[in-house]
This record gives sequence, C-alpha cells and structure tokens, in this order.
Amino acid sequence: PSDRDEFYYGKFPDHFQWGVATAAYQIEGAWNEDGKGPSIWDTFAHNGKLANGQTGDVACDSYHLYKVDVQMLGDLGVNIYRFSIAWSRVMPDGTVRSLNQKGVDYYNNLIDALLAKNITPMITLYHWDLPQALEDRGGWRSDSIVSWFEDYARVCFEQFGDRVKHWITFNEAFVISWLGYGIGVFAPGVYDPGAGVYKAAHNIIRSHSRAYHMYKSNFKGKYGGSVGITLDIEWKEPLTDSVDDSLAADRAIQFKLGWFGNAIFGGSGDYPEVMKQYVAEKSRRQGFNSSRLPEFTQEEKSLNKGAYDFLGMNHYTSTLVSNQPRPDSQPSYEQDQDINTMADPCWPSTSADWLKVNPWGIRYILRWAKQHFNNPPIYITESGRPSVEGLDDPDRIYYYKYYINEMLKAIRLDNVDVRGYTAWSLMDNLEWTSGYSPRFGLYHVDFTSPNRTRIPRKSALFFSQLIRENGFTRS
Ligand code: GBH
Repeated sequence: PSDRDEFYYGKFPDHFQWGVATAAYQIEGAWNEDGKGPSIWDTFAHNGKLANGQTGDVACDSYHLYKVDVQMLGDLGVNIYRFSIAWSRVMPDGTVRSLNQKGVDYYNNLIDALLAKNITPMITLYHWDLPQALEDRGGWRSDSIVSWFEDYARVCFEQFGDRVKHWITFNEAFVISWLGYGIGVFAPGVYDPGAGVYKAAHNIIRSHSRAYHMYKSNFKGKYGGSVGITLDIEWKEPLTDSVDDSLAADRAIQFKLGWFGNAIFGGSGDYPEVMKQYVAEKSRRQGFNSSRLPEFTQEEKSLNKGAYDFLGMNHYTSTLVSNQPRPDSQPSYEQDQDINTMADPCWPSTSADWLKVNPWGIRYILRWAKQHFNNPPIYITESGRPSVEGLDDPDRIYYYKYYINEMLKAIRLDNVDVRGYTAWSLMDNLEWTSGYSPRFGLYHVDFTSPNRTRIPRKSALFFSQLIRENGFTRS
C-alpha cells in the first residue's frame, strides 16, 4: 500500500486489550522449590548449554516476587498479562498422578492478585519447558504426548478455568520443533532435521487440537473462555520482483506459519499444499518410500480444522527471501524449502543478529494471516527488541511506536481483526541460550541484587501513555 511510510493518527478500538508477556522459565526461578520437577530447560542449562554457563535457577525470582510483578503491571496500566505455566511445577513428573498442590497454589495466588487489579490473565500452557520425565519417555516425538498434554491442559482448565478466560496451548510451535528437535540448539537438544522435526510438529498440532476440543466440550459451556495457539512469524519480503522470488517468499511463510496454521486456521485441516508437495518430492528423490512429512488421518483433519478461538502471533522482524534450489544430499526441513533468506541492509539492526527493525512488516503479515486464515481474531502475543543496559532506551520507544502504528493501519485500513497486543517483555529476563545479556524489558532488572530490583525504563512510560490514550493523537 502507498501509505506504508505515513504515520497514522487515530485510536484503537474501544475494547482493545493492551498488555505485556513473560514466560515461566525466563522469570520464575525456584527451579526445584516446593516440589517442582526438572524441565528440559533445567537440564539443558545445568549441562552448560546457555551463554556463560547461566541458568534459570533464580532468573527474576518471580516465584517469590510475583506481587512486585503485579504491582508493576498495575503501574503500567495494562488490561492483560500473558504468562506461562511451568508444567513440571504443577505436575512434577508430567503426569496427573504427580499433581503438586504448592505449584497450583502459586498460580492461584498470581491469578487472584491480577484479578484484584482488574488485569485479565492470558495463560500459555506450554512455553518450551517440558517436564524432563516426559522427554525421557520420548518427548514431542512420542505419540503418547498427545494424551499427556491433554491431561495437563485438563488439570489447568480445572484448577484455573473459573478465573482464566484466555488460553494459549503453545508458544511458537516452530521453535519447539525446529530448534528443539531439528537442529537441537534449544532444549532438549535433539538433532534430527529431516524427520524428527516433522514428527514433533505433527504431535504438537494433534495436541493442540485435542486440547481445544476438550476445552470446548467440558469447560466452554460453564466458563466461556477461549483457546488459541501462538505462532511466530516474520514478514517475508521477496528479494526481487521476479515471480520465482515472490513464490519463494510465500512458500517460506507457508513452511513456517502455515506449517501449523494451515491445519488449524486454513480450512483443510491439513498442511499447506506447497509444503506437502515439496517435502514429498524431496523425500522421493532422497530414496524414502514415503514423505518425511507425516499425514493426518481424516479424523485428525476434521479435529484440526477450525480448532481455534483466536490466533496468537509473535512478530519481531522481517527477512528477505529468494528462490534457491537446494541439493537433495541432506534431508532437512530447511533444505526442503528451496529458499535463501537474508536481512535487508536498510533495516536497522539490534544486538540480536536475528532481529532487524522493519515496522511495516507487522502490517503485511497481519494481512497475510487475514487472507489465508479466514480472518480470525488475532492477538499479537509478543513483539519487542533488546536494548543495552540502562534506563534510557529510545530504540525501544521507536520500535514500539512504529510497529504499533503499523498494527493500527492493519486494523483501520486493512480491516484485520486484531484484538490485543502483549509486548515482550514486562522486564529483562533469561533470554534462553543467550543468557541474561539481551535485555527485552520495559523494566530493567538488576540481576546482581538479591531482590532482583526492577526499575521502569523510559519505554515503560511511553507504553503506559500509549495504553492510556489508546492510540496516537497529534500533539
Ligand atoms: C520469542 O521467540 C520467545 O517466545 C521469547 O521467549 C523470547 O524471549 C523472545 O522471542 C525474544 O527472543 O540464534 O539459533 O539461537 C522469538 C523467535 C526464535 C528468535 C529463536 C530467536 C534464536 C535462534 N526466536 N531465535 S538461534
């Protein structure tokens, strides 16, 4: 659109939900307190896989400091707080028979404190911290996980569903599958880029659909909440205006967002056609007697289809994509796509090499999702950028101002049904394998102080003013 570069003055819809997001392993600490079982991230960290040997053993210590967090949320003036439950805190060995009341109490206390301040909880059931005991039994590559996850979800709905109305089954199914079971750079560190990765993804989709339907038949009637899934996706801009590059960019979105999204939101209950074709063809040339991409049964397809109340999207950045035929030599999800990806040198960089700043990308990916996924209600469940230490963060203010303005254009000019936005993140926290140095917080956290002192950055003040004004006015 021609209005790409123009700032848009206007308001968000009246009931637009503003908030911030966190995840259990990144903030809670108390990794083995009050009966909590170890997760695959505890194991990974204790095996020295994180920068500088860091761990989430204490992190922001939110297990003990949650009241401070809730106070900060109140000061920001958010409507909604997105956080995740540590499965192994509630069920230390991953199964119902290990139900841990102290773990349940922690989340009850947090939820009640939020509600007392009129803040709506939005809970992610799975933000990557699988109970180690379940990984030991095969993790996401085991078909049994579908019922393990269904049991876990049921326990959470039973314990918290009377007060929690927004549920996200998974955070970033792509990251779980590709980083965890494809290239193994994230926990549990499995290297299986051609097959294990697809198997894990397949079980995640099945698990999502089962949990969605279980909520719908057992809880929706009495609690009236909603269930969605969060998928991470960049905007993929074609490198050139050639037909091959446009097709490649679209194929890249299908291979990442469509991999999970198409089955749930796309209408067929199945993987994107282009993905089925590419993986089948590569597998055939590689001598496999069937595609490395698993198949859903008819029954599974009908369960997948429409298994959502909303789509959660984590959107941080954009990439340029070109068509690039890959050799058949190595079976790999990455090679299967026949693309090449790079950053546009015009986009400002950040300390995270994967994160370049391109505000209009959020508008384009929102329109893509509207068009391909039957115009679902959408929450932007994460967006943000790291900054250097200190409280003065003009780069973060720039990021939020312009990304959020482009999201407003998506709502007002393109009629995308965006319902809310939860910024990543409330405060600096454990940035997975990168440790504590990338700081994504609206609040600065002092990781050397015993009480993990939190102080608002300038961006926190900017964000709370934006929430109060619910949009942008000429001043
Ligand atoms: C989100 O992932 C996560 O949901 C959140 O927990 C995290 O804190 C936030 O982003 C900020 O990073 O260089 O191979 O290690 C965003 C997608 C996928 C981007 C993993 C960084 C690192 C890949 N992320 N990626 S690697």
